[in-house]
Amino acid sequence: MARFEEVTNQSSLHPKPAGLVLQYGTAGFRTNAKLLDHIMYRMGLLAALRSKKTKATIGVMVTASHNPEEDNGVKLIDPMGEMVTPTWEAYASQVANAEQEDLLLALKDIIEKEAINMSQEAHVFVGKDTRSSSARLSQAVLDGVCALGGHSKDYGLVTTPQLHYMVCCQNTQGKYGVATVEGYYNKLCQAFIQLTKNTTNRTDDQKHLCVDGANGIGALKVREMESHLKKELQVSLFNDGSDGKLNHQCGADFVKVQQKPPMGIEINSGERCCSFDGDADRIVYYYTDSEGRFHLLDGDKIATLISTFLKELLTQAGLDLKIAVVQTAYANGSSTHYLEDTMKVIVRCTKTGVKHLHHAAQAFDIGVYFEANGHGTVLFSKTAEEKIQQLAEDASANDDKKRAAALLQSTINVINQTVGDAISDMLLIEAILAIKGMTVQQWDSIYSDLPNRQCKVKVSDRRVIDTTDAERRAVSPAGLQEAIDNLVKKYRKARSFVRPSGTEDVVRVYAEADTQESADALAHEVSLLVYQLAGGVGEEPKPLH
Ligand code: 16G
Ligand code: MG
Repeated sequence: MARFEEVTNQSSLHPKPAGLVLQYGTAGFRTNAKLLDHIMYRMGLLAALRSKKTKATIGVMVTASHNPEEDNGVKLIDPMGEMVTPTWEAYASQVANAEQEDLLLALKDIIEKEAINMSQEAHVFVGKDTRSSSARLSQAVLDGVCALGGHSKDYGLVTTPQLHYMVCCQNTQGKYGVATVEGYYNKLCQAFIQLTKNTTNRTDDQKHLCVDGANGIGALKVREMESHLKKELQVSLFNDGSDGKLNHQCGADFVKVQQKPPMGIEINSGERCCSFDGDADRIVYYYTDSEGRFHLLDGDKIATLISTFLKELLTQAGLDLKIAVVQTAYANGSSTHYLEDTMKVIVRCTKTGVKHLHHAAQAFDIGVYFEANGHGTVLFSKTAEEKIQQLAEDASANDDKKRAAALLQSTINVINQTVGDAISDMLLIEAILAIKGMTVQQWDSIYSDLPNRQCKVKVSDRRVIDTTDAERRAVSPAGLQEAIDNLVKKYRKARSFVRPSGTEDVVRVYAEADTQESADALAHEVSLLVYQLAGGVGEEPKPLH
């Protein structure tokens, strides 16, 4: 067929280095940008096939999130704006790793297995982050779509969650919103203004927020959005990309892992600040107190704030909807404790990776999911949205109930339900703080985090570590878990687990305990165990102090 000739011709312009093998990881392909041209072209092809299969628009986002500027990557987006389904992740790896002469075979294999009707039209939305390699790599994606005769729309520079949003808007025929960046700002900002409109006496201080844009796409987009906020939120933007380097000593990942403020930001004590990551799908908050101590409000604190707010509104509205919080093993023990024992909400734990949390959250009327690293959102079931709407329109409901229903409606509108979204989460958090008249310090004091430490250990093959119970226990190598259990017993309020990373060639170690010294010591001892029992390479892990 002529189409396949075109695929082959074009593919010679995007050749695969022989022998190179890359896997579609937790969040797509991610590696040095120099190795990705053929991957991008092939993901354009695959997205066109996925579109033909689903008879819907598919998204392709060119980004490597919080990785250094030299890296790049690509994520595929399914019709409802969610991450691509696991079967197709496996196809992505097959197509990516087929040697040049086997590419057609790999594609035909998928076409056959999935019974794809090749005369079906294909539609693909493409977006990119601000990396210097992103322009040429997103062109390679467009070439791939075009080679299979697909139609593409290039959104250019957008955040990852914006592209997820566009795909969802497109495939719901506009029910979710208008599939333009302008439409996105309008929907979110109007909802924000609705939420904050009856808050009394908000001072300029309360309306002010410092944002660290990680020198990436989020910074550009916050600036673009500003005028829509009508001064109801006044942002001081730092690390806006004008001179600093992307993700270098800044951004959500840096702040969370280093537990310190980013470079390039001036903060006065007590001032509310937040950091986005490089593609603006993560957010963490922080402030420094009068003694100069740094306080981090991570995904767990965000989940607690949001779920408390929603639960209170449901009570006021008299709506009987089941709300749950979904976390991972990285969630601070104090947060889980607080949510279960004080807040009395259902808590679920899943494996690391947004798709697992997203999936688990879909089982509830309202599913709040957040990874401790700051990636998260809220999902409302169809039933939940309908009940809220009915109440808002119910002439016989009393004013309190109506007010709660209206707030719930605006909350739904300010949230990007397709995926975690730093901009949308920021607006929701700012609105909640405004409505509750709460300072960042008051929010922080809802519960106290247990001191914790994360480390990584290099081993010759991280696959020797296999886990169960949402990654909280290791089943192999033999003896590792028992040894961890024995160490944990030595400390108070302690917990520790190990898991192979899905994005780096390392084993990750997490430990928490009643003091920082204990958490550090435990993390070190467990790292040594991993090194000894799981084939450590290089130098033995050193104590942290
Ligand atoms: C990716 C995931 C993130 C996860 C992280 C874990 C998405 C969109 N992103 O960044 O959710 O926390 O990987 O990395 O799924 P690790 O496996 O190296 O610890
Ligand atoms: Mg990201």
